[in-house]
Amino acid sequence: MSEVKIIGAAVPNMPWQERQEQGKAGMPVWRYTENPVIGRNPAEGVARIFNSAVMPCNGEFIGVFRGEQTNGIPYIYLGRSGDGIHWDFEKEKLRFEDEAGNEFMPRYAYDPRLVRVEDTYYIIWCQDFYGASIGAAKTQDFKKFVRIENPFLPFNRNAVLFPRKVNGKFLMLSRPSDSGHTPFGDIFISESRDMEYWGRHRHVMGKGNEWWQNVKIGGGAAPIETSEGWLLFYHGVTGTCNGYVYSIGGAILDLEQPSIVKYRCSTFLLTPEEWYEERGFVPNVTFPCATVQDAPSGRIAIYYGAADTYVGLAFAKADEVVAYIKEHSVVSPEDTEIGVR
Ligand code: BMA
Repeated sequence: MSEVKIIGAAVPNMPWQERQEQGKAGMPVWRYTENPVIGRNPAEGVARIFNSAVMPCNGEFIGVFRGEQTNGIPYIYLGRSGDGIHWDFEKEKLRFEDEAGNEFMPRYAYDPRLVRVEDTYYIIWCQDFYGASIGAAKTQDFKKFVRIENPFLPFNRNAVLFPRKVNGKFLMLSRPSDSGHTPFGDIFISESRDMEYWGRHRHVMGKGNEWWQNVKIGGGAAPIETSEGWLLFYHGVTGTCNGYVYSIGGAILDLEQPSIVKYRCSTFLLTPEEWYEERGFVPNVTFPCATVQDAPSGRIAIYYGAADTYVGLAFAKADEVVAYIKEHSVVSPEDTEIGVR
C-alpha cells in the first residue's frame, strides 16, 4: 500500500478507536462503537443536533452545530469539547452581527461547516436568501461572529470551503439546485480573492451511475490535503419507493486544479445500517460535515449527521481510505475535465 501523507497539523488527542466492527472486512471506514455521540434533546430548547462541523482549537475541540429548536426552526449553536466526543453547548444560539456590530441573524441556518483559513475561522451554512442559499460569517475568537456577503445567488446548498488558498484564491465547493428536496444537483467549485466576490465557476462532478449516488450529490467535509490530492468525503443520494437514502462517498481532487477529479469511489464508504442512521426524524441519512485528522498518524475522524437526529463518528486511516478509493475508482469524462463549457 502506498504511503499517503496528510498535509496538516498534528492532533494527537483527536477522537480515535481502532476498528471493532465485524463483518465489514475490506471497508476502509468504520463506526465508533459508542455512537451516536450526540443524542436527542441535547440542550434546552433543542430537540435534535445533527449535520454539524467541528475542529481542533487550542488543544481542545470546538464546533458549530445544527440545532433543531423545539419550534422547528434550525439555528447554529456553538459547542466545546475536551475530547471531541462529549460536547457542551452554549445555551443561546450563535449571534451573528454585521460589520457595524448590529445583530444580523438569518431567518434560519442549517448544515454549518467550520473551516480555518490562515488566522480566520469561517462558518458557512444554508439559509434563506429569497430561497435556499449559502450564508457565511467569520470569527477570530469564537465570541464575535461577523457575517460576510452571501457568496452565491439562490438556489444553493452544501457549501464547503477549502482549508487553504490555492494559487492565492479561496476555493469553495457548492451544490446549486432549488429550494425543495430536489432530485438533482452537481458539485461545483468557485474561486475568490477576498471571500466576497466569487467567480471562475467550474463543474467538479455530477451524480454517479452507481445506485447510491444516482439522484444527487453534495459536498460534505472540508477537503483534506494529502500527498495524493484533496480527499473529499461527500454525500450521495439515491431514491427508493420509501424516500431518499444518503450515503457517504469519497473522491480525490487534483491539488492544483480541484475541479479535476482524479479518483472517485464507485462504492459508498458508509451507508445507513445502524439504528441511529435508519431511524429518526428522516430515516436513512448519513451526512458528513467535518473531519478531524492527525497528520503524523494519518488518522481521520469523520463527523456525520445521522437520520437528521443524531451525530455519529466514523474513523479511517488516510492510506487505507485513499488506496480503497483508487482501487474502486470509476471516473467519467465530466469528472476528469476542467469543468467549463
Ligand atoms: C437535505 C438537507 C439536509 C438533510 C437531508 C436529509 O436536503 O436538508 O440537511 O440532512 O436533506 O433530510
